[in-house]
Amino acid sequence: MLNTSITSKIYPSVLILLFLTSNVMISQGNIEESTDAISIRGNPVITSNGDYFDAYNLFIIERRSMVDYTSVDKTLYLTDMGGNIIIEKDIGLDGFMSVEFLNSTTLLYGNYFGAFLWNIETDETEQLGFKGHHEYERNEANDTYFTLQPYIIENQGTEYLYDQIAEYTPNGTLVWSVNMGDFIPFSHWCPYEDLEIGGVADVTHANSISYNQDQDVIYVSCRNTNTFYKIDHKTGSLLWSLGEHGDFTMRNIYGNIKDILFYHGHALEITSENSFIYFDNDEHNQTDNLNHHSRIIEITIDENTMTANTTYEFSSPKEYHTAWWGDADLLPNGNKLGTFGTHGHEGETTIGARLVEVNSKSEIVWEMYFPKEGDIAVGVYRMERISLSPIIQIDPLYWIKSGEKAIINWEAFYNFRNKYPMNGSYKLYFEEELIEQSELDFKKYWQPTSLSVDLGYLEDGNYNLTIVIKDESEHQNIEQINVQISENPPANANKSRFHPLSLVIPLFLLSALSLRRKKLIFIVR
Ligand SMILES: [Ca+2]
Ligand SMILES: [Ca+2]
Ligand SMILES: [Ca+2]
Repeated sequence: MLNTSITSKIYPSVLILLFLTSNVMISQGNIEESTDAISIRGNPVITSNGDYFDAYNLFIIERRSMVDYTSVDKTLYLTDMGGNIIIEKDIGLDGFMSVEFLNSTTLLYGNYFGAFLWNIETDETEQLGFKGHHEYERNEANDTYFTLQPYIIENQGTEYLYDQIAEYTPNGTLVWSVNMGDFIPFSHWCPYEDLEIGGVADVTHANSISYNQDQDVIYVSCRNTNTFYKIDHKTGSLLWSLGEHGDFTMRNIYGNIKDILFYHGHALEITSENSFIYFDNDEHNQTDNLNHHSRIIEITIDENTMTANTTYEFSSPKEYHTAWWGDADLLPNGNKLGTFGTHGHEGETTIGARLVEVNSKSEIVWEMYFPKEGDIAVGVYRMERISLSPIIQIDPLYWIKSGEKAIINWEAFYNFRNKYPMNGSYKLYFEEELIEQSELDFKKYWQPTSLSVDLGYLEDGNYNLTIVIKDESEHQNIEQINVQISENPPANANKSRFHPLSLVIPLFLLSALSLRRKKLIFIVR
């Protein structure tokens, strides 16, 4: 048995308030409008080489005193890539550190006393009737929410802390639950013996839930067992597990078989029916716990052969090491977001949270990092990249060879990484004439929805095709395509380009945006 390292560990306040039962009121949020130039709390520095996925960033920052580890404030932000504030909301010291969009207007966030829906256009907040820890996850099919709740199992005088997965209606009726202790024995507890507040053995430490409504299955990440679990929502039974205590033959990015693929991971997320993106904290590494490299990893599974291959990794330098918290996201262009979000890192005392976008070559193409200010450091638990209207992918200069049929292919993506299909619509104008209009269902997980239009046979020359696309609340994006019919299209014609930025920003945001220009340190590297 390895030595316990709990005495040297500073826990985030994630579970401290778990067992409190009092209720609090959250004041209604306001989209502040000010004529003063203001900046994100924590004064981040942004670096970029310009080759990033240009949209908006959603996250909550916590400023924390590093003298007594108390929270100073927690603030929800939506910013552009330069850090200009679109939305700012103080969520209070009891706030959870995660927030996500459920549709184009509604944010889901929470605190230790409940979950909240906030409509950013009407500024109305609704408190839901349940509470949990780490995760609130919507089940759109049932109009319910999953969350996590702790419970204790006593065995021979020792208490073991486990998690229950609980599903609630919006008003707080429990409709389904599974106890993770039913299939995770005490022996799966991390050999570093993670403890929770009060010294109780923290066996599971579940920290994320992902629900796939087509398969009706739930994936739960458990930090302290170095394993994630696929659970049948119909029966509540365990279908398989993947990780240290899993059922899969696992390979690292080099194709080598590994007994353990990740250590104390966070924010497991589905990217397709057989792949996941995961934040591997690389904490309590059982082969080398002195050489930490937190990673963004993609795992692709084959449930027939029960193999799990690492199909992408971004392995960070040790000054990004994130012992707890963390998030990894897949963007439509294949880039990945990494939230190396702790208030400090190994061997690093001057920088707190580091939010990065990396490309397929594992190069950092954009980073927002928060230098410490005196004793105050900034932490970020998760982040999201979003657009404010649907995203179009097409080359705006579209070449067709003379004499060939002008078939224009394009792809649509929902505003953000939707976990269930979202409805929208589009219109196509050719030479200013409406030629096609239709509803569409955006594919989930930010996978492309492929569309094409047949313009027939055209004479050589220049033509204008306009795509107007709308989400379920009529937020629209417009793209003008120059269709070139030519004898000699260039060799590299029709390269896909992304157009994620909303051309028509909702009015309420526009007023906030125009008033909020912050000083910006933008370094090209
Ligand atoms: Ca969630
Ligand atoms: Ca994620
Ligand atoms: Ca995320």
